[in-house]
Amino acid sequence: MSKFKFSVGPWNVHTGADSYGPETRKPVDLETKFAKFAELGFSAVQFHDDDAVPDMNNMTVEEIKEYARGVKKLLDKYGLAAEFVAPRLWMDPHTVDGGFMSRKKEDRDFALWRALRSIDIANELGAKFLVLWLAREGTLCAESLDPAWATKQLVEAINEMLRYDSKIRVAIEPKPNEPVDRSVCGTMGHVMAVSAATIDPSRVGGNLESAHAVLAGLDPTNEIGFALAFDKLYTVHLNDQNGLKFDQDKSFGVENLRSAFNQVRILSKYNYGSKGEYVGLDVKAMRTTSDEDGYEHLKNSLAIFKALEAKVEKYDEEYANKLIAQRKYEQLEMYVLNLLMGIE
Ligand code: XUL
Ligand code: MN
Repeated sequence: MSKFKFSVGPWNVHTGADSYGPETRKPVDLETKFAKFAELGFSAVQFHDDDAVPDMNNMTVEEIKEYARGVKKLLDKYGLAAEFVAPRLWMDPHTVDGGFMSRKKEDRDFALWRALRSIDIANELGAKFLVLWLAREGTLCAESLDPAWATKQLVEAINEMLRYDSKIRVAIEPKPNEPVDRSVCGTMGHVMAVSAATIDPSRVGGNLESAHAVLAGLDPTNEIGFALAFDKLYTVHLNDQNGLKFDQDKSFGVENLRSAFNQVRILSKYNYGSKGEYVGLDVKAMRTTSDEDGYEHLKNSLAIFKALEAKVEKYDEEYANKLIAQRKYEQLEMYVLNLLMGIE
């Protein structure tokens, strides 16, 4: 029995299409995904704004809210909560060159409209915060964007969200690159600085994704710890990543079990979840996976997380602290590896 509650997004069950090839699995409708998520033991669903309200660009504010109320009923049917809503600012023609940082005012207005509608949808679904994955907020051509101006645009856009709703919180999900070459807000350090510059830092935090930290050349556990130190870890996107390449969203722990262990350990040590936070799994099935195995990556990630939770329970802090006091780090490392390998 895990002491954590888990969340997942509808995009984590996908068709397998990538930049180089078409779908390899059949699309699955939202209700079927909800039913399966509940069956697997997830407690909450994460949404992009248009996961919840697909045709929102062509709807009035009232129509959007009404549609979202229907989705809330569907969640209730399966005993699922909504964790967050994330404006999808990377698919629309308006966001070709960024959203909040686009050089065109018309596009920035569109991005803000989607963010404010995401707040409306969050309120209807009962989600407490937005996630901003800043997909195209950066450059493909280095000289095309002034990073100082761009950072100020981001702060001002977040201020507008905070002004629009006095309760909503905003979690930035940093990523150093992909689909842009150089992103403007690539690490948890950037997120904390942006938070501090807003009109209400107490409502702006972060969502740490393991793979994104690896892509930044950083350690996911240290990034998690950095946000925890400021009480600003609103959620996590746990997954795994094999080095510096495209964002792989591999099942949690399959590439670097020791790192995964340390991520579980720090979350556990700091009672992550005690304020209602969920452990989000942002994992993707491999393209080769069949329709009938389309949830295996979620099952595996949950199983690995829970097995590592048991290892964390077994971890002897007192013994580890003794070794630390004597700087016996060779022994400490071997102790951790033996624990993970099941050698007593
Ligand atoms: C992209 C990514 C997204 C966000 C949600 O790399 O991680 O799935 O988590 O928009
Ligand atoms: Mn993510």
